[in-house]
Amino acid sequence: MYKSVIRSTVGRQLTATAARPVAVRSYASAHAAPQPFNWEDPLNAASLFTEEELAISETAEAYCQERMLPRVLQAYRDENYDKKILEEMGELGLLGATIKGYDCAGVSNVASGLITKAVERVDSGYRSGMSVQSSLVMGGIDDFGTQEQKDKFLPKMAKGKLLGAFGLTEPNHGSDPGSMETTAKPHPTKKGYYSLSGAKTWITNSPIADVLIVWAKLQETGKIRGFLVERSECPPGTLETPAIKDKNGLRASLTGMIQLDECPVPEANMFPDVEGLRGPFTCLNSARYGIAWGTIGALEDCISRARTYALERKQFKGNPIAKYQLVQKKLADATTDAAFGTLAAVQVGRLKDEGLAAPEMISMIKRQNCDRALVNARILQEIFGGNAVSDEYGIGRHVANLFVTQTYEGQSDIHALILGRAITGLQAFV
Ligand code: TGC
Ligand code: FAD
Repeated sequence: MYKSVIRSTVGRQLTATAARPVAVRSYASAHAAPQPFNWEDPLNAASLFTEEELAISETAEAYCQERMLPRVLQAYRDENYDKKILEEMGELGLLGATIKGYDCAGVSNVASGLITKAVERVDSGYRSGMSVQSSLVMGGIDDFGTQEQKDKFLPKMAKGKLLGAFGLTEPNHGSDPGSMETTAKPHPTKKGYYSLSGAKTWITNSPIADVLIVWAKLQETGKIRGFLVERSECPPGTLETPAIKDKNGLRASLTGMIQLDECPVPEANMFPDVEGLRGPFTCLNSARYGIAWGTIGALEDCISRARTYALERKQFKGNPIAKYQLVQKKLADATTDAAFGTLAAVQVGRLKDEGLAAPEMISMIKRQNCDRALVNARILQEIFGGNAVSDEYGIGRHVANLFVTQTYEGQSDIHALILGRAITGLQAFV
């Protein structure tokens, strides 16, 4: 069902007519008749989406609920990531969805946000796998790659046939990647090659990735450069990507290290023109924007699960606990934060499409939506009483995952400092 829908939606460029929000048209014709309150979309964000965006959202939601949701509980228990998921997403046109050309769909940033939200409604780990593939790796190649690099990697990545990882964080340098120790120097024996050495850690998808973007300092200049490391081309012993096991969050996503020991990488695999942290941070702008949407999807799932539970669970004279004011306040707070977070993400998405989104705007929505999703999910967990401890209710999984979302791609306090710097003009990092 979803396959045929996506073919008729994703893949087409938005036209000027299609890009008009649905509300603008219905407002004009219906003279703003009062709408009933919809707890699932309290501020009627749907009225801000184009028909194409709504169709893409429906397609993504159908795939995620019908195909991904049934797998997640066991995957989380087993700490297992089924990489076929990326192939399925590729078949539907969900990977690198904002990229134009190279078999990508070329949709708006809001459409891509809606896809991300649908995926994270199921699990942040599944969104993580997709974000790394789409925003960090395909986005990086699209922004900074040579024509040969784009032609070689993007079409296969769009189909989920080639998997990517993004290596910035190191064991000793997380919030401060500018101090990284991984180096690239001219290879001593292979002409036209760099030799990469160092270690990256906490890298999503690294154990299964075919192509790994590694950010390293050129030994000659001390400048950070990006390299496309192809696993199949690395001689034995020069690239290892061990998995990090026994995580207590994001268990349906694979995380690992990247260990490079004089790994030869052709000069042609270096991003030619970008140097310094502008390279990785530009990729992060898109991924952080996606997390701002995704975490609202996870929060909405928590709200829906908590509401259902509260309506069914009876305590004191057979009353559903949903009747009690303290329970209602929890639902009201969470629903308000989800609605505000969605509107903020739509606004930044529209600005991003126009090339008008400042990185600080993305820091603001990434921080706010991750923080509010985590706080509210944790409070909604209380509605389940003892059952919250059972993984079958799904709420504990979201809470554990949302801690990770608040931590990666810039921990929330780091985004506060980015905003503080923009507000005061004073740098807190040094
Ligand atoms: P700073 O002096 O601020 O900037 C250095 C250079 O970078 C440029 N820049 C940006 N460019 C584009 N977009 C942005 N958002 C940018 N932010 C900075 C800046 O203009 C400058 O350029 P140039 O040309 O003048 O050199 O650098 P700093 O070292 O002081 O940075 C401080 C800080 C804290 C802001 C930064 O280091 C930071 O954001 N730290 C957080 C680290 C982080 O986000 N790591 C993410 C790792 S990847 C990941 O977590 C993936 S998880 C994936 C998943 O599973 O979903
Ligand atoms: P630290 O930098 O050691 O920070 C620890 C604490 O100190 C934080 O609370 C931080 O806010 C605070 N702190 C640090 N500096 C300051 C300061 N100046 N002022 C105030 N407070 C400060 N990285 C990648 O490159 N690629 C990936 O694909 C990737 N995937 C990940 C997947 C998972 C599951 C996880 C957990 C992490 C992943 N990361 C990835 C790494 C992630 O980006 C880092 O964990 C994150 O940037 C924080 O770095 P750190 O863990 O070293 O913490």
